[in-house]
Amino acid sequence: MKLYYFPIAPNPTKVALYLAEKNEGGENIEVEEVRVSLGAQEQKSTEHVARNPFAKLPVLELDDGTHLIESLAIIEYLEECHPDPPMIGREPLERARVRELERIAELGVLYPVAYIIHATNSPLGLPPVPEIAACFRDVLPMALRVLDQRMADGRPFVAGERPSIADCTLQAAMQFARFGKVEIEASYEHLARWDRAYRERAPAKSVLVA
Ligand SMILES: N[C@@H](CCC(=O)N[C@@H](CS)C(=O)NCC(=O)O)C(=O)O
Repeated sequence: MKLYYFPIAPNPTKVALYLAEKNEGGENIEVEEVRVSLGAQEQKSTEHVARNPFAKLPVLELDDGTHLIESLAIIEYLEECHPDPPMIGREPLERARVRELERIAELGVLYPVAYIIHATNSPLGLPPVPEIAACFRDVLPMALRVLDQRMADGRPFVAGERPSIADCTLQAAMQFARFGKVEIEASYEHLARWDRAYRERAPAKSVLVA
C-alpha cells in the first residue's frame, strides 16, 4: 500500500499518527509514504487527480491499485484489517465514545482551525476572507471547552486510558494550529496537559514537525 501524504496538513497527519500509534503498539502496517507537495500544488497534477478527483490528501493506494480518498475511511479500513492494538476501542459503547470524541475533534477543532488559517494566511495561497475567519473563531472555543471538560478527570488520552483515533485527529488539528499561529488558550488546562504529554510520545515525535 502507498500513502500519498504531506506533513503538517492535518488530514494526512491524522493517518500518519494512526500508523505510528499502531507501530508503537506492536502492529507494523506496511505502507510506503509518497510525498505530494501541497506547496508546489502537486495535488492538482493529472497524476494525482486520477487518484483523487477532489485533488486532496491523503490518499491510500491499495495493492490492487485502487484508492481510498477520505482520511477517516482510510483509518477505519486499516483498523478493520489490523484490529490490534484497538484504536477505536473494543466494546460498542467504548467505540461510540471514541468516535464521538474523534468527530468533536474533527468538526469542532480541525475544521475551524483549518478555515481560520486558510481564511487569513493560507499556505495554499487562498485569498483572505475575514468574515469566514471571524465566524470560525467564534465556534472554535465550544469544542475546546467540551474536550477540556472530558479530560478533566485526568485521563492520559482523549478517550481514556489508551491512545485512540481521537488523539490522532486532535493532535493533527493542534499541530496545524501551531503552524498557522491560531492561539489555543492555555486556560484549557486539561487539554494543554494532554497536548504536552502526547507530543512527548514516540509516535508523535516521529510524525509531527510543528
Ligand atoms: N475530507 C477529506 C479532506 C481532505 C483535505 O482537505 N485535505 C487537504 C489537506 S489537510 C488538502 O489536500 N488540501 C489541498 C487543496 O485543497 O488543494 C479527508 O478527511 O481526507
